[in-house]
Amino acid sequence: MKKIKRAAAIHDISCFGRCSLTVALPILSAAGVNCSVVPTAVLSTHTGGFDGFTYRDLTEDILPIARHWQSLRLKFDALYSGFLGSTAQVDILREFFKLFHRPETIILIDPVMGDNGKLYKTFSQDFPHEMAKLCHMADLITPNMTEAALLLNEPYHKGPHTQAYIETTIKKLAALGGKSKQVVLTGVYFCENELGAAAYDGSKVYYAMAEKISQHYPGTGDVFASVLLAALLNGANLSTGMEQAVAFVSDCIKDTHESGADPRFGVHFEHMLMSPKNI
Ligand code: PXL
Repeated sequence: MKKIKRAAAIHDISCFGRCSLTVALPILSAAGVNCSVVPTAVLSTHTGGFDGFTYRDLTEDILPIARHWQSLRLKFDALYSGFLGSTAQVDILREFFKLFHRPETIILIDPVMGDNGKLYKTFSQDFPHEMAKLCHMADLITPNMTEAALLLNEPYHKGPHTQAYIETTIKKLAALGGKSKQVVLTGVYFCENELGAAAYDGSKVYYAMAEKISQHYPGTGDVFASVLLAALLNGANLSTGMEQAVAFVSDCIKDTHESGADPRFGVHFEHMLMSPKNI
């Protein structure tokens, strides 16, 4: 019988708007991964375009959850973090990773901080520096181009990108903190009609591209990282996992764009989970 892999997903709950835990949990479950959750904050909606959202910071709850899990001797094949509720959560996650890390555990840090060259408004200016320190502990990080610039404390390049820029950037990200890690960089594009990602596995850079649709949808980074993690836990290598994630997100965006739905509501991913070939 196949062993069921178990992941702990540490993200916010945006009650409406298809991002963070409301995409990570269904995607990992549909891929056959047992997904436990640690909510970092509860918001009425994500912060990408809705005014007046509520925000409950759950910083105080994370270590008590971890200690209870530890007392139950729970073990995880992956520790997967995303949007954090406060700068103080960086140190708390460091503790969390120490408690549950085993040699075979994948630590995937999606350094969710910004998009389109800007830091999200819930974060203070010192947050990127703290997040860069947390990334030292990762086996794999999945920044977009904005987050890559923030992590490296470099100017943001909107694109189109050159292959030389992408390869220099991805190698600097891999060496962040001295510990060699894998990187999947999203939002990479070399020409106006294609958009995708680059992966670095420590020896080679791989690319996966799809048709570019000029509409931004919040939450696509979370869908991407969740599909990638599901693929890795199911035995894919980094480049195949990235290809699957690019294809999945691209299909979701195409469907959502054709439907004319409000972009703030996120991408239509639910029906994609009904077809086993997709994840
Ligand atoms: O998808 C990233 C994300 C996660 N969580 C919250 C957000 C965003 C992006 O805007 O606002 C609360």
